Amino acid sequence: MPRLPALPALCATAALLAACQTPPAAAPGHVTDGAAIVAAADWDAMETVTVELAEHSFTPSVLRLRAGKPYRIQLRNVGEKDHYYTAPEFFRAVAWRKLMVARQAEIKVDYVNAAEVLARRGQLDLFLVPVRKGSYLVVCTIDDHREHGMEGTIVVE
Ligand SMILES: [Cu+2]
Repeated sequence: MPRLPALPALCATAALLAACQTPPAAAPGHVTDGAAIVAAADWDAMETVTVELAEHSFTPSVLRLRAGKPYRIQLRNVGEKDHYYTAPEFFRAVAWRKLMVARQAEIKVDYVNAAEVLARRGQLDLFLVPVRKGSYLVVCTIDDHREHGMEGTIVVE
């Protein structure tokens, strides 16, 4: 019979096993019935809205959306630098269908925290249904971009 490992090693192994066997938890505050909301949405009635990212702005700076309506939010970087679209509170308040890199990739997700759109015509499309009404902050977290104006609002009505 093999010797038992020392107690700390045994605990570490047990903790790893427990972590492996626990299904991933939703992010705190995240919409948990997103899959059902996405399945029930009328995607033929989806509205496409475009947000342009540049030095140093989001255009429009106030994005108005309606709760319960499916959207494709096209994030287009029309600038010369990479930019983030970081809106964790908003991203938690929506039901996610997918992310799409135009004509290149499609990613199914349950939750997103931030999205980086690369310089010179990078584009990322967010397919989602806003669920919770409210006013949410969006910022670019790169260097001093926020101080220079990369701060906006997403309003869900
Ligand atoms: Cu930026």
